Amino acid sequence: MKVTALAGGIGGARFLQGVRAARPDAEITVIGNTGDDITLHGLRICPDLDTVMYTLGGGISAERGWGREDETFVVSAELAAYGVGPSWFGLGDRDLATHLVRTQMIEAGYPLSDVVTALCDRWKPGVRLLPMSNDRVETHVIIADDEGRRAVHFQEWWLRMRAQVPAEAILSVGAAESKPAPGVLDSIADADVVLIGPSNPVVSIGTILSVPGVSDALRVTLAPVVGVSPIIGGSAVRGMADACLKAIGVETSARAVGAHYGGRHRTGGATSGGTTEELGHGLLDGWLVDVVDAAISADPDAIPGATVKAVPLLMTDLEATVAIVEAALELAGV
Ligand code: GDP
Ligand code: FO1
Ligand code: CA
Repeated sequence: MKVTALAGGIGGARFLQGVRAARPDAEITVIGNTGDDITLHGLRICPDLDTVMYTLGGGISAERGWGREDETFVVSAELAAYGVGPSWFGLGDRDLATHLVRTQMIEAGYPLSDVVTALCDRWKPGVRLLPMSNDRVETHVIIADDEGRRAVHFQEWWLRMRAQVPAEAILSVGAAESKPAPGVLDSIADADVVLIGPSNPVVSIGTILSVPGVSDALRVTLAPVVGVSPIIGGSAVRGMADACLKAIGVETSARAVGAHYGGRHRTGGATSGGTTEELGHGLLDGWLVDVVDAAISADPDAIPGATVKAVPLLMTDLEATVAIVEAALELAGV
């Protein structure tokens, strides 16, 4: 079976552990978000791709959920001693080796997708990890504070400002001119099932969808597309999804996020060509919500064109995560 999954960082990576455990024989392709990527000290850093690679490769810090286990921050401290920032971005010494390898390869002319393959040769995540694009696409946040109205890199907004300064808008800079990385569109078209992980709907999944061609591929693939809500009982399980959703005018609820992705099938109304159903404007055939949001699944009009099912959605351990994946695959009918 071919499973293709869209994933951001921590939420996506944990979900993927469940996908891999639920279907160990499946060919799993992960389309990873690169909008969080940043260049610091001349080094290209790809937090979400690394989070997926380290988590599935057994190298992630269990406590932090990002960066390496048994990490030290000697180089960061030495940079700080020179007064060289930014102080808000912790570069671990072990993690630094990954950024050095990546930056050398990119400067030598390799596309990011080849770099990811090379890094994964070491970590053996058990999935084919693809960046959404080989082109530079970066999430920037429009804010207004004492220093005026301006755009800051997503990492600065999240790490330095802790998402406390309201985001007026969130931009996917470079997305319009970007192309999906090789394999991305084919992995959606050829999949037996496509899963949209419980990642941030704006700065993880939304950024992947901002790459031209990706949403259209999801709309037309013959594979069922099932999403898992990152919002439970009106709030994000962790992270800054609430502030991001506010910026795009979407309520922080499982229903609103599902409706934002939209159902794939037109329900009712006119039919064409004698078929009883045709593709709608959305991405989802199925939407998994948590049991606390079960009222959504009881309402047939909640997300027109998609089937909603309620199951426990907290990824407390691998067993619970596998159960979520099984529910998603069952909803997909595969
Ligand atoms: P990031 O890139 O590190 O921010 O991670 P992602 O974008 O992949 O995932 C972040 C999202 O994961 C947040 O919006 C959380 O609400 C969601 N999340 C984290 N843990 C869980 C969980 O146990 N269950 C569900 N359903 N969502 C979760
Ligand atoms: N998150 C933090 O809260 N503080 C950090 O200093 C930090 C550094 C960092 C370095 C490499 C990396 O791969 C991730 C890192 N993260 C850090 C996590 C990251 O900033 C974000 O949580 C994500 O980009 C949001 O998905
Ligand atoms: Ca992220």
